[in-house]
Amino acid sequence: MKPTALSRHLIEAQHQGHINADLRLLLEVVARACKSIATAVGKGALGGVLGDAGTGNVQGEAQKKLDVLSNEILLEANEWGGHLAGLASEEMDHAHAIPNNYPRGNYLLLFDPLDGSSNIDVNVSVGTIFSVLRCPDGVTEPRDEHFLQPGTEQVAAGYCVYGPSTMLVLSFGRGTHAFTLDREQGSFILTRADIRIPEETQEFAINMSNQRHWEAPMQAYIDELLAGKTGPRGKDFNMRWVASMVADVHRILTRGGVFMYPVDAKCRDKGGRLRLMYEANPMAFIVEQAGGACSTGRGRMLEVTPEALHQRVPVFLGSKNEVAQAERHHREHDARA
Ligand code: AFP
Repeated sequence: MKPTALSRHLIEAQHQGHINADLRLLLEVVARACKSIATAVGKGALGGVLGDAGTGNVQGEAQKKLDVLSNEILLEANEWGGHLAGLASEEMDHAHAIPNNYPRGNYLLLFDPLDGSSNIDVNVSVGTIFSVLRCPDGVTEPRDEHFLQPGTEQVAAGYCVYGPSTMLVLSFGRGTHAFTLDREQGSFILTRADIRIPEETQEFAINMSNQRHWEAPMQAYIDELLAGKTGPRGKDFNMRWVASMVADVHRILTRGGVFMYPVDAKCRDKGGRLRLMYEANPMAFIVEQAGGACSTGRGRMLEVTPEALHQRVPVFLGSKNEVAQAERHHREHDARA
């Protein structure tokens, strides 16, 4: 059988009534922008794109040249097509309305243009994460508050991982599907349809250097995992940590596992390390559509009511039964407290 290209997959989804023409166009445009970012990332030092941009983002983090470039590529690609009412990016202080000289659509696009950018200079996988919401009825100039919708309202979400191969992983609420970039043809080809995350796992991903800063339930949970076969869980666990959320989540979609970024003493006043709107919600949507779970440790991620565009949250995602174990520790701790 002939391989299915992303365009065909989306057109068929439109014919089946799962997405409309505007959402199809939006997803095709994002995929095209990801191809441009993949080219820039792939050039590395030869493209003169490595290193710091010399600027900082709204969260006070130093921006890499590729952070800035990827943001520009996504903005430029999405502004003029007529499918969006507005955009928001991890790299921009506020929501960006579509300029008046372009037609406006009904969707809002949020993205982290280059997640894991601290890994760029060492040639480790990075990625783009995106989320699509509907613009509230009657709003023509969307501002920050119009983006503050719970993750359950997402109509699509995805990420593109720039690794040994470039892969786009996408969900519009009908399962999670992965496409690999055929560099010669320049098109994304469906390589894994209806991804399912195993419910059980023996692999966890966490930045262990933060251990001493974690809250009590987190300490107890990791102690249990580290105790292995002779501990209460009765099995050995392995650990992996790329420090690019996209790459860590991609591994979990491939062979299961649990990814955790809990709140700790260093980030407690911010609410966590990872961003709700650009990282946690889109990944939660993708993971749930693949039969996994995503939680704050104290509730389903997709049901969190956002209060700010750049809000941060604790994240536990991946194999369903392991996310439930992390939640159990938080529940038991809170009940005792
Ligand atoms: P950057 O995009 O700023 O490099 O952050 C990446 C990230 O948001 C996420 O992809 C990683 O899981 C996490 O941060 C790693 O952060 P630490 O190195 O601080 O643990």
